[in-house]
Amino acid sequence: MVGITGPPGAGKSTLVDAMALALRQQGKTVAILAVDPSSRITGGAILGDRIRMQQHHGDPGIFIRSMATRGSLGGLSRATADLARLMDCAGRDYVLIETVGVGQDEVEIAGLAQVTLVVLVPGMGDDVQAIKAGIMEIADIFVINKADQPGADRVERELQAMLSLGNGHVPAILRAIATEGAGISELLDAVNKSGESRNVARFSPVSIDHLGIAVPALDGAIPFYQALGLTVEHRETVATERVHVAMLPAGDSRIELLEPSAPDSPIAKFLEKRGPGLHHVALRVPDLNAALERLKASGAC
Ligand SMILES: Nc1nc2c(ncn2[C@@H]2O[C@H](COP(=O)(O)OP(=O)(O)OP(=O)(O)O)[C@@H](O)[C@H]2O)c(=O)[nH]1
Ligand SMILES: [Mg+2]
Repeated sequence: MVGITGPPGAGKSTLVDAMALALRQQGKTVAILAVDPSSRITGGAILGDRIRMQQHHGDPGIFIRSMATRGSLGGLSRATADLARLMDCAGRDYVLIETVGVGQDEVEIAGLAQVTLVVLVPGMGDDVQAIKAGIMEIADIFVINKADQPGADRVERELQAMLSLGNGHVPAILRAIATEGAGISELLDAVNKSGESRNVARFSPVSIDHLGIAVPALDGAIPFYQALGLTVEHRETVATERVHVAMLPAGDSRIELLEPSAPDSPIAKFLEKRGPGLHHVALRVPDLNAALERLKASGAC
């Protein structure tokens, strides 16, 4: 998921189109979601987006939707976030989300997207200073679009000066001429690189192996999880623990339902004391002994 934001008219839509075109040429599937503040619907933004959609019309590899922010001032339309996630889950290789401005919407997008692009243009002058507060934290990549126009050097200098005051997070600065498709392949390389480093950070070596949930009866609890789309991988009775167990895979993790098989079992006591619910969280670590040593050394247990 890639968020694209920047001031009105910076060329975001043109840039998104150029990126989508290049991605399609690489055989990737794309979803484009454009968030239009409601007040601008009559201002031609939607019309512009409609026109550009025709370029991709008939290509099933590109899904395009323009969405209004539905009046929730500063709030990225919930529907957009849901749709972006849906497109991601549906296996779209890239979900490009365009928003205008630098506000709450963009911060929300940054939370949703793996990579956030902030599009700037020459001639912004002091505007770079004016918008810095909001974008400093969220930008992974700054794109100086309309680099065919005078003043690109100046924007870049101002940006660099601004970033040098930053706190270690150093976004890339790239130039593009969206209307000519110039700088797009470099931009996509930077997007992929940034996305990969995010994913590495996301995949910490410690993960949740399973969540143990105490229930009075497996047969009573399983239909709830089945209705959510989970399936029972296996069932067994662990005699030593006096417990009936059902394992339901959920993503990279699993849910373990635990039913007491005897009235004085640990799970029976847990149910008596606390009622049904989360009984334990099992974390998977690369090296159990090392993890235990670290815990002891830290004084955490
Ligand atoms: N010279 C030049 N013009 C460009 C470039 N990229 C976009 N434009 C033009 O800038 C204008 C605005 O482009 P859009 O892509 O609609 O900009 P936007 O940021 O999506 O605008 P809003 O969604 O309305 O905020 C259009 O007339 C584009 O043709 C560029 O690299 N160079
Ligand atoms: Mg646009």
